[in-house]
Amino acid sequence: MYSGSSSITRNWLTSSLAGLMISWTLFVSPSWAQTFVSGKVITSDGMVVASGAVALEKGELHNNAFLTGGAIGSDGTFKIPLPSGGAWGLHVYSEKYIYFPLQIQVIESADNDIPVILPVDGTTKDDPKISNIGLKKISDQVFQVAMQVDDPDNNLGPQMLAIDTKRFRSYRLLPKDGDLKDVKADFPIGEYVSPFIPLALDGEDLNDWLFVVADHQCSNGPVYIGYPLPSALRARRATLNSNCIVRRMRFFSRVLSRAQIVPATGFLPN
Ligand SMILES: [Ca+2]
Repeated sequence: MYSGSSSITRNWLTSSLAGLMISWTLFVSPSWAQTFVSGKVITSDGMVVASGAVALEKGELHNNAFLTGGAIGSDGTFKIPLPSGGAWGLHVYSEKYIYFPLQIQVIESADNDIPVILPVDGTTKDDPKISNIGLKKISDQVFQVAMQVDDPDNNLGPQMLAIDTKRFRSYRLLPKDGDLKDVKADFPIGEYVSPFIPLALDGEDLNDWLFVVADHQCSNGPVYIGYPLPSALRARRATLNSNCIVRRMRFFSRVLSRAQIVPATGFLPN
């Protein structure tokens, strides 16, 4: 009797466990199927990059079909979900380092670890610069990014990017007067505009956005954040670490998040 009861209990446990495993597999499988590109960004002078941006083109490198992107964390890592595997162009930007373009082949349903080493940019005199970032409300569910891009030696490339780090999206901005047919040509200094972005600007947390541009020599300037840097704070920024600045910025962005057009001169220091 005892052993029979034990056997029934064991059978019940076995079938219950099997049922649980099947349920677990059914519920957990979708997360296994997610495709990621991740990595840790270090520099050729042996530092871990503490801030910056990552953007990915779908398909061939330099086809400018920017689709996904994200932020580099304070520990130098990034992890970006992709809608599919296959060919992607990976771009990594951090101030004071030459940006990193790489053609990658992404394995579907896997976390693809890509090592990134950024060379030191010996001079910042030729770096492109962003100013007057504006987020314009087009309708309740649509907004558009505009920004001024300048470059001391006039060799801008086609990469003028806005990156939504919360939703892992990247958007390429075009010259206000229209895109150039030859992407190897020097792009104009002036105003650039994004496509219409299908999001409500009201309530959008501007901490979630990064802005970066690059020139044909792989120089990028600061990676900007999407809210104003008040002048009093700007004067003190040299004495504050980046975490401190980010905390202060969150306050100002909450105050300004209802604005329809937000001029911005913010930046993320290394
Ligand atoms: Ca330049």
